Amino acid sequence: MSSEKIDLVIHGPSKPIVNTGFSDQFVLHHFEKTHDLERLTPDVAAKVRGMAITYNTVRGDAKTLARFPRLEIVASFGVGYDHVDAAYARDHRIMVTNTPDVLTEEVADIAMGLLISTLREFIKADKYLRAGQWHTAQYPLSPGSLRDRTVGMVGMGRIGQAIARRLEASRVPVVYHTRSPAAGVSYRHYPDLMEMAKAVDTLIVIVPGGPSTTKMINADVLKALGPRGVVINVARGTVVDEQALIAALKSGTILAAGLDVFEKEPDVPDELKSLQNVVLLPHIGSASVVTRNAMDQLVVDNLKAWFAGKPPLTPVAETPVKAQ
Ligand code: NAP
Ligand code: 8YV
Repeated sequence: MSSEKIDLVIHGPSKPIVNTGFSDQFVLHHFEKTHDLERLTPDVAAKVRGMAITYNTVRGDAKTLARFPRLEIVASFGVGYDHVDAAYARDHRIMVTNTPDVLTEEVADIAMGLLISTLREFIKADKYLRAGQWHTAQYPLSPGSLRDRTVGMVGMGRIGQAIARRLEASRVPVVYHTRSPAAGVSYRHYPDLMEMAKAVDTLIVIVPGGPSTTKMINADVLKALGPRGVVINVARGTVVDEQALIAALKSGTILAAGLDVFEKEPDVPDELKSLQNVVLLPHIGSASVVTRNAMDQLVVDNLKAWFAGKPPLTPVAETPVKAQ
């Protein structure tokens, strides 16, 4: 590392691990919100060589990245990076990194918990007990159960496979839809999502966000799933047509849904909140202290590796190390 100080923009919420993770070789410039970048002075913008995006509520779009003529690397928090324009970054020789693997098991736990609490009505049953209704009658039997189901995974990457392992341990048959069969996976692969939706009664959605997956779970897919149908979405809100889902839940086209992600977070439609056959979580898939710390640390480690002249630890597919 040369003696020249390295200017980094920390873009997003303040994170102790990020704030304290760099030696005095680095100069940190913190901007909590994307519109705070308007305060950036031209002399600082001209010096910045790295950016940490500390939450997906701020964006690394082309306009944001273009502010920094010397930018070499964007280290983004989260495995999903649909908030970063990775194609723009590739075309401008900017490395992009994300935080895969360190959150895989945590998110798979949430998916499994959300599936079971949706089927067996944990939230409704908890409210029933607290309201003192148990004194009057036993809680009604749940129409849903894991026992008689086949799960169609939409996505069979790192997290999809971790969810499938949990389903296997629970003796639930698994099939999956992706664009190409996943290497080393023996579950039945459906190249066609509609065909899979007709063959199963449960979808667990765990694909990246972005144009190729926008609203892929639409009214036709929900109809194909049928009246016993359950949709669990731990991917991105954009992947499910939220209005079509609300209509399907209201009409009984499907039985229930469990959602950790929404189209316009943190806004969740009142209509969805009023329904009894949904379990709604505020995007907490990776949100434990241990996992979020590991994600923060990986953001720091990617930047440190890069500025020590080493390959970044976890580059995204659009900016592989060999292309640099
Ligand atoms: P990954 O290992 O890259 O897996 C992505 C999977 O999606 C692959 O099986 C891929 O297969 C499939 N896929 C991609 N585009 C597709 C398309 N257009 N149609 C069908 N399948 C498609 O990613 P991961 O680590 O498992 O993470 C997956 C996503 O989960 C992230 O991108 C993020 O959006 C979301 N996530 C959410 C939370 C949360 O807090 N709720 C936490 C972590 C991650 P093919 O390429 O063969 O199609
Ligand atoms: C994060 C996620 O909470 O990793 C992801 O893709 O969705 C979550 O782990 C989110 O990215 C916040 O930045």
